[in-house]
Amino acid sequence: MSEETTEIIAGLRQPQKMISPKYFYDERGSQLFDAITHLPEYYPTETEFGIMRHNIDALADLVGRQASLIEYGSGSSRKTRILLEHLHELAVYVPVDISEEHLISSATAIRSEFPGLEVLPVVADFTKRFALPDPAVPPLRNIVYFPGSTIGNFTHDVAQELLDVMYQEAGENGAMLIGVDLQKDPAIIERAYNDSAGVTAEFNLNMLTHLNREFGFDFDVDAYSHSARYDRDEGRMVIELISARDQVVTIGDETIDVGAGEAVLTEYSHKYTLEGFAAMAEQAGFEVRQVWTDAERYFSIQYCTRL
Ligand code: AVJ
Repeated sequence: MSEETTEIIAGLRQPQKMISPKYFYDERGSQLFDAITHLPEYYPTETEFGIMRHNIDALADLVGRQASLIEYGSGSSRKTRILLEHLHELAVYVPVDISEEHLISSATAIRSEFPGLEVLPVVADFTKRFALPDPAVPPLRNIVYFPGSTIGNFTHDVAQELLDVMYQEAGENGAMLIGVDLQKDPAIIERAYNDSAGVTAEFNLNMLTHLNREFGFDFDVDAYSHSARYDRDEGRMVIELISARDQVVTIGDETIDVGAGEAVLTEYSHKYTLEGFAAMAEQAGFEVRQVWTDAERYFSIQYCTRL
């Protein structure tokens, strides 16, 4: 049995069943996530892009010339392109992603769009330390870029560890540029994860289809429904799949009992206050130097330097 299968089974044997959100992203899941970013209800992507576009010149000046841009994620987005277009004399662009396939295809696209730019993709799990490649042009500093409020997927403890790793990867004189979704009227947040076209529901349910196909589980996907609610006390979206009936899921020669109405947690999406995020950044050794938001303060982009 693969290490991944063992990990998934362990999550399903917890009192609160859970499956890591990384299993959303098979090919279909990546397509569905892309569709989510275009939904009218899903404000984060468009809002972050707008903040980026409005402040790109100030941002480029803060970063300065000849930096190394290290992106956590494969860098297939419009936000990446706006940075690559505007940063001054970028030394190298380093996208870091766990999925080699994704990474290579987006690096190929970036290379053809930015012919003079050195692109050095790194296949790695960015929650742990990884070695940086050696670019032809020596970078004057590292800018660790983590867009999309992906930090929100992690519980506060794990997010704190991730910020610690980012501090180390940034190195001396380095900085972090991070997209952080903000706390706001829960109705707005909940709508973003319960879209009227049902794309988020399909995205969530696709995780089980993925597990069935790739790892040999036999979840009755049709018995499951999507649930996404905002927990005000914790400041996070709780995204689950609920089984309408009892089922026994088998995998190899093991079985997992699922009760009627029982939930599997598939994702958290934490929303921050500016103070809350600043405290975590500081704990990791960063100082928040600049925060850009949209007029409604839905989303933030934060520029943090090492203390
Ligand atoms: C990719 C983790 C930032 O939390 O908003 C979107 C994922 N899940 N809709 C988010 C997601 C359902 C997204 N992140």
